[in-house]
Amino acid sequence: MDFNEAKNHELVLHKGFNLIKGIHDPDDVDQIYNLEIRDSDVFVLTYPKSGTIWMQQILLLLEAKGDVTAISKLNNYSNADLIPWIEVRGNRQAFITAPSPRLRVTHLPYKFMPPALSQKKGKVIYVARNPKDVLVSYFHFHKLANMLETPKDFNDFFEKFMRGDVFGCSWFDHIKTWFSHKDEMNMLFITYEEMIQDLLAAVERISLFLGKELTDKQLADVVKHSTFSNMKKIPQANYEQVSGDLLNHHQGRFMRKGTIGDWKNHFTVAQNERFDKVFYKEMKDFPLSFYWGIRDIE
Ligand code: PPS
Repeated sequence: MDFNEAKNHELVLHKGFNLIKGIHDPDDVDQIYNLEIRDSDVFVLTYPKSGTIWMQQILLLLEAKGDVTAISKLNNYSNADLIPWIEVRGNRQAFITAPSPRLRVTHLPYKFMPPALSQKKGKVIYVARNPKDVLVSYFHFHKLANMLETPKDFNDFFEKFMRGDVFGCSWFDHIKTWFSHKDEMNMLFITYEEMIQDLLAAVERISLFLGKELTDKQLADVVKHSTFSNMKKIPQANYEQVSGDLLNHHQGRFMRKGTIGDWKNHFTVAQNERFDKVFYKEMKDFPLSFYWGIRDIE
């Protein structure tokens, strides 16, 4: 469908990637490729529902050396105002003149991002999450988000996800492509499940990767204010500032379950078998494995 003809909030395929009309602008997205990258730039890369807000929280806290009051006093701003989406309309222009360090998040695939990243300019943090939990989290988010079509039921959404007929397109393509460029970049590849398993170890890795120097007490504070139970209470991490036009706050909370294995409460046996078949076909050459349940990390 042509972008101009699409209705607001409809998904429109642009160069093989779905954009959301009204949220993204195809010309703006194309211009991201030409951005000049500074060594101090940091991009958090995620497929939707993989822990973006979590990484935003950790980066904000690392910048503030664990002092949560430095963030909470900015209570008119959500985490995404403070570490914005590069692909959202209007944000690219602001990036150009923003002071360093420029911290940004994106769901874009590799081909839209500046090639300078592949010449080891700037830093990239890829956060991956097991795709069954991504699917479930995304299903619930489609009910919460007014800019995404509410699924008829879980099965309807399951089929859409498997076809890549969602914003973010195919989970498999997203992770495989980014991972294949890992060694060309300054990239930290980390999983949501590792962060659940040992948040302090994850925060230490992120801090080291970014060249930050925090004391043990400051690192412990970063961890304390980025646990699920504490983030759940923070309006900025729940997008409570975001208007009802975009998020229907009566449909649930952005910080929903925050665990591993919720897919087991949603998938039928048949859906699971089908998912596994596709997963093993798509990921057979992928060198890393995933944690599928909370018991796997114990
Ligand atoms: S989005 O819309 O793409 O930006 O969503 P994203 O932020 O990537 O992912 C949201 C899911 O991450 C969970 N989350 C957390 N889990 C555990 N601990 C912490 N601290 C945390 N912060 C965010 C959030 O609850 C969403 O997952 P679900 O499964 O829906 O709970």
